[in-house]
This record gives sequence, structure tokens and C-alpha cells, in this order.
Amino acid sequence: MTTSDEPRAERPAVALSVAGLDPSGGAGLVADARTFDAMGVFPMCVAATVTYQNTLGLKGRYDLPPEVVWGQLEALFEDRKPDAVKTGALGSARVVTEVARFLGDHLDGLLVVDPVLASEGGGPLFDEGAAGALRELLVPRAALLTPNAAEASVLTGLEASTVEEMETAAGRLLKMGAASVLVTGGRTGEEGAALAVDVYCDPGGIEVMSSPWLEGESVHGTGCVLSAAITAALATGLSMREAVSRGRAFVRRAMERPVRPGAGSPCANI
Ligand code: PXL
Repeated sequence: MTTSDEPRAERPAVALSVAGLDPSGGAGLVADARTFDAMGVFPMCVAATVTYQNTLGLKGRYDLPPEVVWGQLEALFEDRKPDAVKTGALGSARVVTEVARFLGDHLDGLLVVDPVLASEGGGPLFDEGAAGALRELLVPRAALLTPNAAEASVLTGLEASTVEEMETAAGRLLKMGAASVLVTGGRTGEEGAALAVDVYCDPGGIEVMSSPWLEGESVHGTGCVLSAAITAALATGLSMREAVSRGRAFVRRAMERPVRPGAGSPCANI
């Protein structure tokens, strides 16, 4: 029972990440939780796969048994349903299936699906069969799907290199059931004046969002930070377009002054 002299606790907006652990902190659950926190949203995390990696690269992966992922989700949701959820690296087709089934039955808030089929490090974060399960079970539940151009290509079977091809792939992903799509990581323009291009698409139309290309080494974890920042913005009640714009601004700031916690890749500075 609450009495008047107990300290009052505010009820924060909560965002949940269902994703993989990158123990070196630059990507996955750690990056997601830091991003949620930096955006003023309380972070909750469900581990789906555990990677063995450092800032030099990915060495391996252990996918948690589906019942372990289910158990984590069940415990969280019987207490407090998150205001928004993102999925990241899920590992196996069985885990994708269980997560899609659980969220289909229990989620009231919005779902952001980051397909993480092609990581910058090149190591596989999903089994082969998982792409099919993702396409069939998670894409249709996504309020927003955030593939990079390579992942959009894997999901659609279409080339997605030019901006026009990214637009076509985004349209195809909408037809596959996502309510909106952000295909990231395009590049156009001249050397020295290149642009980084993302293509946003929902039933209202297509918007090409561009910003000056940032030269230099590729920064680890930017896809995770982008989808997490959008998820946090949705958890606070912003519209999808506002949330996408807020998320892009957040990740850009984090990429402009990266940090190098180990000997290898720089990471987004959240
Ligand atoms: O950035 C993609 C990504 C997502 N999730 C985990 C990762 C990585 C890249 O290494 O390790 C767990």
C-alpha cells in the first residue's frame, strides 16, 4: 500500500529490445539500452542470442533456446507491457517464430523490426532459415521495418544499390506486410560531395531522406542505434515520421564523434 510520506515514483515510458548481446557493447542489447536511456525512455532487454565478439570482429554465436526467450518475454509482459518494442539479431528461425508468436499475442504497442541479416563485421547473426521466418512472421507485424540496403535485397530478392532500387525494394517490403519501411545506407553524389540516403516509405508515399556522407571508417552499431532511437521516440508517443526523423538525427550525432573503446572498430557515441 502507498502512503503519503513514501517517495513517489514516476511511471516512465518503457521500450523493450529483443536482440543479441554484443559483449563489447557497441551493438545489440547494450547499444539499444544505452540509446533508450539517452532518449529518456526506460530500457528493458530480452536476450535472444549471445555473440562472442570484440571490437576487432565477431567470433561466434550461441542462440538461446526458444523457451528461454519466451520465459523472459512472459515475465516482462505479465508485469508491464512495453510502450514500444524492437527486434534485432534473433539468431535462429525457431527464436524468430517464438518471438513473432509471442508479440502477435501480447504486444499492444508498436513493433520496430531491424532485420540485422548483414552486419558490418560480415559475420552471420541469423541462420539461413531465419530470413524466411523473418519475412513471413515478423515483417507483417512490423509498424516499421529498418533494413539496410543489403538486407532489403536479401528480404526481397531485388537489387537495392541505387536510390531507385531502394525505393522499389521499400515498396515491395510494404506489400509484404510492413506498415512502413526505412531502407538505410544508400550513397549518391560526387566524390567529396556524397550523400547518405535513406528511403522511407508508407502507404502515404515515399520520402528520400539524405544528409552529407560522413567520410572515415565505418562505425559499429549504427543500425542498432537507429532502430532503437526510433523505438524510443515511438514509446514516447511520437508519430512514425517524427520518430524516424528523431532517430536519424540521434544516430547522426552519435556517428559524428565516434568512440574507440577497444583496438578495433569505432562505435557510435551514444
Ligand atoms: O550491428 C548489427 C548487430 C546487431 N546485434 C548484435 C551484433 C551486431 C553486429 O555485430 O553483434 C548482437
